[in-house]
Amino acid sequence: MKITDARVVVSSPGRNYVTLVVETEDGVTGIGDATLNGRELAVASYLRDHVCPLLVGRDARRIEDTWQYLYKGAYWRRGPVTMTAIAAVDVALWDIKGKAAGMPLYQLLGGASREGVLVYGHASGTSLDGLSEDFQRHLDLGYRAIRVQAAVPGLEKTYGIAPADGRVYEPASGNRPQEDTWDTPAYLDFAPAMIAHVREQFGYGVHLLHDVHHRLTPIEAGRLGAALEPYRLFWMEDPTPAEDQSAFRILRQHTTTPVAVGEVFNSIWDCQQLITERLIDYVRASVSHTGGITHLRRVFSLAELYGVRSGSHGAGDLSPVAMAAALHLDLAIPNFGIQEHMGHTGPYAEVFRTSYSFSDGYMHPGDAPGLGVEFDEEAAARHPYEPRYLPVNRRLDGTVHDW
Ligand code: GCO
Ligand code: MG
Repeated sequence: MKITDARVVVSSPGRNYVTLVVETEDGVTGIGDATLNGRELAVASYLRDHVCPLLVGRDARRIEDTWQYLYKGAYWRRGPVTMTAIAAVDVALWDIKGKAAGMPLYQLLGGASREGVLVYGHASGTSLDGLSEDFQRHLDLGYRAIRVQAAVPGLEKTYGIAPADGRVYEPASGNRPQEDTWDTPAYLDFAPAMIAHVREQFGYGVHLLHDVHHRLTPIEAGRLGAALEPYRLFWMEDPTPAEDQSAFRILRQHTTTPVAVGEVFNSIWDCQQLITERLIDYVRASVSHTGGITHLRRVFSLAELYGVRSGSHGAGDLSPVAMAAALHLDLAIPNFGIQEHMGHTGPYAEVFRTSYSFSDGYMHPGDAPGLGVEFDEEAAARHPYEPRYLPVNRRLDGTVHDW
């Protein structure tokens, strides 16, 4: 089954998505998500200029061999751009394999290990009342797990909190990133009060999650985790900058609040120590940024040996193609934990027709062959790329800070 064409489509139906389309000689087409938020064009070029020409003429059925060829063959390994590009190829080939077999992808991955995939939604507020309203809205939609974030009093803008109640947070379009402000002492005083507020109002019958966006030092994160223990979080996400794996030892010595990390990971080497030393409870790597199904499955298999579960990244800046791929993997692996479901906004559904579904807090990838997502290239052309960047975070004195 020879590959006859591989092309990259960059579109912005709501936000920027990079989609790889792979065609084969017998008419089966596969798609993969190559979106790297704020660096979309770098991955598009990596694919267009360096990868697509190598795909033409290859056998689409040889997924593992193609993965190794692109990873080892380039000499320059890992990194978000490379691994996102490889991921898009990998997912497109799995899509083709599923369609050729007439089976949904999860069947090729060993079949369903559960009836549905527990997902968490995002509630946010510019105030605690605003957060409560959004929380109630998520409960009404059926969510059983909800991430809670609210604006820290005194800080004008913080990434991860919608600018107005009832909206989702998205970076604004433009050629330069917005600049946010940050103050750790104010946040550390506020965060436990925010979580306490939600528990007092809504009780303990729903899972609560909270994202720290890498903004703390290990000892600060230990203090926060300890303060949050009475509220039984499902997890505290990205407490400290993720690249410093041994820092998590300090955090672990100070709290039993479960820890989740991984949305910035792009290979198994980013979490080898975190997993083998049992320094985290959930790996949040995504299919799109971590080398596709082939590589992320390997990460989850390593995690399984150490009692670490999955919790894949599923923000709106990963396209519906990535969401579908994640759901197939989630349904099949033994050590699934939870899946993020931020959802998509804007006219994305004109471009991506999905077959996944949500009901009562659980999602299912559907039973269409392959990924179950149809990509409409003509509709994509009506929504051209718009420059849009993730914000930069500065402390009150102007120092650039992690986020
Ligand atoms: C999350 C995230 C996102 C990321 C974004 C980066 O937990 O969903 O932190 O909001 O920041 O996906 O591109
Ligand atoms: Mg996050």
